[in-house]
Amino acid sequence: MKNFKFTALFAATAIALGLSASAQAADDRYVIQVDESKKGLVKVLTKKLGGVIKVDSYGFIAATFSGKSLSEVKGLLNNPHIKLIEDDQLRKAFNLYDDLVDPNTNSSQVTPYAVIQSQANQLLLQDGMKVCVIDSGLDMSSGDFLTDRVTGDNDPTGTGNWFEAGGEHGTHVAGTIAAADNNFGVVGMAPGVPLHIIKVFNAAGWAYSSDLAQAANLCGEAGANIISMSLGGGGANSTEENAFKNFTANRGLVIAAAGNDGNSVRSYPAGYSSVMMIGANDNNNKIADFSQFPSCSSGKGRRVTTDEETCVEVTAGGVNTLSTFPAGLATAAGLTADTVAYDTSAMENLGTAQGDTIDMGIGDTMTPNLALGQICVIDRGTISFHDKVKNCEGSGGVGAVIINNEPGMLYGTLGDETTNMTSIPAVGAAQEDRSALVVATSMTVSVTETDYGFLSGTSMATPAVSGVAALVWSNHPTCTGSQIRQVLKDTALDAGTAGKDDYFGYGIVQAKAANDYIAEKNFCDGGTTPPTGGDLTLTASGYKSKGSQFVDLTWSGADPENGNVDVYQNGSPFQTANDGALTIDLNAKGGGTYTFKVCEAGTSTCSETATVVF
Ligand SMILES: [Ca+2]
Ligand SMILES: [Ca+2]
Ligand SMILES: [Ca+2]
Repeated sequence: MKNFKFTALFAATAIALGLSASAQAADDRYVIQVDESKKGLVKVLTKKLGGVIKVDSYGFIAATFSGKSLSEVKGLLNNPHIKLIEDDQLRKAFNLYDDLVDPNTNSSQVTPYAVIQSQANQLLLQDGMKVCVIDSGLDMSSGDFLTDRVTGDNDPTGTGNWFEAGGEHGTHVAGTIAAADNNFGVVGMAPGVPLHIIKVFNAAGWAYSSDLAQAANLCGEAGANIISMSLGGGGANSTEENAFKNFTANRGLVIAAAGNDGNSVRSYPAGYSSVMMIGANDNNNKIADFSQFPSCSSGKGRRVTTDEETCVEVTAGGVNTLSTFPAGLATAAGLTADTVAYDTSAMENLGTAQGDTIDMGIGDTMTPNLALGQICVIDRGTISFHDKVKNCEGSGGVGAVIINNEPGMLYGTLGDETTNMTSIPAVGAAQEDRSALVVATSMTVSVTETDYGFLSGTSMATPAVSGVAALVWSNHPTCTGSQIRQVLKDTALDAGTAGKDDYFGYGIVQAKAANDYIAEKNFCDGGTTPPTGGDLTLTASGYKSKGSQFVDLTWSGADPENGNVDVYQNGSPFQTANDGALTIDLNAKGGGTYTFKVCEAGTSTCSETATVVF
């Protein structure tokens, strides 16, 4: 028997732990246009009059004059080489949403951008939902989980206790679904929704399809409505597929990640028709470059079949997503230069250092006492980050800032415990802030432990959709999981190329729109009406085995050219192979009435309804 390997779907290269607030110009900051040839004179004059130069560029400088108005500055700087003085206007990046605030230093709770983007902040969670997270376990030490609403199962294959994290992945995912609305940390899509945690992998990050089949059954036994899987791998497996099919047939909803290879490969379990496939978008409603985009069609030539449940159905935010981390696995960075806070990223070595700055160039020399008690400002390039920081420390420096030599933030590390010979806090900075940082006279840099951090991946988008599904469904408990899946697609915000596309599916999930749609259309009352007509014959017989209830369906008369049939169970459709027989594990005990109808896939050629009563 073949084993298929499943890996946690997050883009390791995109882990970003820069947590400080964006750089903000003070209100008393001015732009001074000058004759370039006389700029030196103007700079001297500016400093003499108490100005602090922030930007030195071709034909202009920018400077702050503490407590001075524009007219006062114009009065002070009355010089023939100055062409113009004006307010330096505040500009922010045109991101629609951003996660840039550190919950550890911010006194209030941070709402991750994906929550706003998917309208989860516009709807209140009701009781009755439970989300099963199949992942790497959950560390609740952040305090942002309602512990009395979290249960779990240990995997018998030895991954350890579900309440101990095997890496950050499972804890991050769980926070995106369920972090509490409690005035600290972050808030999830469905704050405080009950969770059932099944730990199938550790930090190394893999499991087998059989582990997932077992986990799906455990989710069912735990009474979960939704299964959330931020994982996947290549190749289908029928045992696994049946487990998810059964969960779906029993009114459940199964959600899984599309994958992070940025190609058109179909991952499983997301690729099964019974599982809803999720792609990732960023905070500007753009697709993530890593989000996989399999075609909805399979086969070749005349054998091509199209199934919209084998490709991406919807997306949610999954780029630089802020969520909960296990204790000790995340660090946050701080960088303040001349009292202005700048974006930064943690490199290594916990601690806070403050001092005058020293420009170390590319940091390739060590001179004892040259940087005594100072913060080294170092450009990226030529030698390793580690050796730059080591030279700073060897020169007496107490902290280091390494500035990127290409646009964007510098993210880097200094090696592990055995190779990192440095001990002073070291942080990265963006090239865009270089001109301001190299002229700063004093700095504070810090690297601190935090219970929150950023990850990117379809792994992060998947729990966002699972949480939105729980939130919407909790407001409409008569719906089946398949109906919630349908309404999330019907109400998604179109993005990318107009209309449904392979990257976004139907678009970005919208909680409020889905809620309103169900309410307005009575979408879930009485279920979907199956098509009528046709001459398929169907028999359904119910029986009990090992404490659970099963139904055997057998049918005939469906066009053999059509490879699949739609099975309607209590009005909820799912697709299965047109091979004439299917056994459904109802995962139920006690009395109940179940109706079944079988149709040629995508047609109104159907059987009569067959009913099983327990
Ligand atoms: Ca919170
Ligand atoms: Ca699917
Ligand atoms: Ca589109």
